[in-house]
Amino acid sequence: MVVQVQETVKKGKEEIVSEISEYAKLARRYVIEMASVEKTVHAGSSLSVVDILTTIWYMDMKNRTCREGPLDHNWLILSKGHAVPAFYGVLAAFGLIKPELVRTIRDISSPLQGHPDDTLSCVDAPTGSLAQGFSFGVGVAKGLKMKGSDKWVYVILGDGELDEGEVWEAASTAASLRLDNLIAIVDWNRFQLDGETEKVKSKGDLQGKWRAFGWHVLVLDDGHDHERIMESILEAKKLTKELKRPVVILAKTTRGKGIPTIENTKQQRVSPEEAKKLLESMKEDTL
Ligand SMILES: Cc1ncc(C[n+]2csc(CCOP(=O)(O)OP(=O)(O)O)c2C)c(N)n1
Ligand SMILES: [Mg+2]
Repeated sequence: MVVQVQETVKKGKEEIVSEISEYAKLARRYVIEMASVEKTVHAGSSLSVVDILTTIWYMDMKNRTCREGPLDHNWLILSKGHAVPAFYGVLAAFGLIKPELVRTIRDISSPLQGHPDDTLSCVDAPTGSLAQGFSFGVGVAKGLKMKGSDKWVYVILGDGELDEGEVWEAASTAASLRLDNLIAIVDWNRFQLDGETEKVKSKGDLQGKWRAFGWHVLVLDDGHDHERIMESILEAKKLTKELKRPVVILAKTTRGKGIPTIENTKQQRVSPEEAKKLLESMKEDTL
């Protein structure tokens, strides 16, 4: 099978998946490196979403210079902005920021703050107040269509974030506008700030809810499997055009993936000492 990714070059699927995996490995290392210098880094949320971000960047953002006009690039909005270390890791892996910058994370003089700030090029929206990135993404998708741009908008949400009423206002607006250039991805890791999402506030029939709001729903069983992520995105892009409505991918993920002490828990942070040890002990295929 040959896969058309953003660049016109056609590569075999295996080659593409192996390239994505290499970038993702690098991005994960950068997240751990950030945690090794700054104890407040949201490692759990970042390692949950890093494979999804890497795959999207590879597929549809790889040619970005981050100096394009708003109508001339695909958009990636991290509505769950607290996971921005994963995004910085991706930028560093793809050479869009200097790798040494990751060690300045959250320093007052650093462009890498604890939530995305659009003074850093490649950050498409300043986010952190949950749900607002999604509303913003809906507006961007509408704006692109009004101006005749064929670019895509991807918005990444957390499952806990779905507790925000604003998410559902934006979801119904997107469906009523029949936005066929908007793909939402829910990082469905089953944890939020205070614990398991089902215990904090049951999400009920998540698929049914999105459907009722007019979206087409895809479920991705493993949001860390680069091949499956890529296939889901390709399917979402095809379906959104065919159905003339937005598509949401509910991606099952593992919070803290790759750090045994916090994996699949509500635990968000690792101590710099632990992160340093992890970095030292990390073999090529550890994470
Ligand atoms: C409007 C708003 N309320 C509260 C917070 C504080 N907060 C930051 S992360 C978080 C939990 C998010 O959980 P989830 O969306 O599941 O993301 P995950 O960390 O699991 O990736 C909360 C409540 C916030 N950032 N914005
Ligand atoms: Mg969550």
